[in-house]
Amino acid sequence: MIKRGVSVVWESAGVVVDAAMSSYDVVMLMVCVSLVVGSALAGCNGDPGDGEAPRDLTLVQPAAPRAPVRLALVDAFPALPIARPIMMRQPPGDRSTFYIAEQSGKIYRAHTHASQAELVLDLSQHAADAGASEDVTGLLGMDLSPRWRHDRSAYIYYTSSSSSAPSGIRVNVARIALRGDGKFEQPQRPLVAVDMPGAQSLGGHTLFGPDGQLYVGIGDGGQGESGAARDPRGLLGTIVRIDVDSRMSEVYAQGFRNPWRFSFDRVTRTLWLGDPGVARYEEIDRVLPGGNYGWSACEGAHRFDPKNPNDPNSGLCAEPDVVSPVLAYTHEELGGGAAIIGGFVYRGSAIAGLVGSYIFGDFVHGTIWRLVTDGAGKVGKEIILQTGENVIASFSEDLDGELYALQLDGRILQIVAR
Ligand SMILES: [Ca+2]
Repeated sequence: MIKRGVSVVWESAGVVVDAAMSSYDVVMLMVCVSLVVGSALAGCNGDPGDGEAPRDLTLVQPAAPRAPVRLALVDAFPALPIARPIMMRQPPGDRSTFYIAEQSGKIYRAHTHASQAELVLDLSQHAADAGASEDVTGLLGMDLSPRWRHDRSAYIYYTSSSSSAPSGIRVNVARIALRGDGKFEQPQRPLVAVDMPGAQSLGGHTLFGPDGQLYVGIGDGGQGESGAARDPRGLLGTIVRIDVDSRMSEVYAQGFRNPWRFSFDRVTRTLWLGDPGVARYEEIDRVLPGGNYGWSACEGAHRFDPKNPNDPNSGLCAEPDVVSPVLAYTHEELGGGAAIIGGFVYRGSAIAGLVGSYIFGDFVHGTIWRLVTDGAGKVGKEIILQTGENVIASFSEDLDGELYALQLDGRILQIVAR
């Protein structure tokens, strides 16, 4: 199913950059030990959950007629001194425990209603020296092993400095194990290490899918000017899927600018993603294996020209084989500037009217929407909540499927019925 017949093996961190490999192309795109080009590798091919293909690839929406929802945001950890939370996960089987990752490079463990959190990782030495752009560097993503009972480990996405990267920034994905003292070890051998051409759209998501494999969202590191996301050999602007046991990997889908946040619907297994644009459009994609999502030839459903990114007459995307977004919204309609934050299909039980809706937000404007369809099947969006500007960094889901907005002002806000 993977259109691009490229599989990559990342063996060891220690070898990510060979000084002799000064070729920008080589080092920028694949800082890895060995590169296997050709067939898909055993254990790495197929749909999410081979034999467990998505049961429903249609747009999932609430049962008609759509129930009205009245929602509020409630601070889930009002007493916790958390700064810039960017991800929160619960270990499988433990409903009272949360791991909270801060962009600064710290991970805390906290319990429900806790007023204190235990610092279980501090890689701020690694993550803080990443370079120019404090807004997008640091610890950016975290997921916990789905086999937590036997494998107490987290998979993190973080930036580090790199003298070989044009931007000075490298993005890394590494497994860190929980030690006997209850704290995580420092990252040792990254599974992925990629030097970034620019200091923005660095990606930053690690997420285990229902197939038990790790999905990683790598940004294109720029504003589309390099066309790097269109390079069929490259890793920029892709979702990479990794078998963490064999450490074998493949490009699962491509043509993204910044696959910062995506999630699997836990009922349909559909993979939903929010891809922020540069100039005019933000988009939501339903990601299929092997799909090309168009960046940087297209932004939203329209053509994109990095030399004239704001062209109002760009016309519709006409690239062959590009998967159109489920929904694109314009910066203009929000009054300028926008950055979509992909969310979740709500599968909790506390808000009946929200079940089955895809929830997403916008960083710049602080708006939270759900996808809706009209009687003719046309997809739109409906505002369900409004929060502050420039604060929503991410959404997270607890074991029960309840949703939280993680804000850079330090608050972790649960979406609740009002
Ligand atoms: Ca696209």
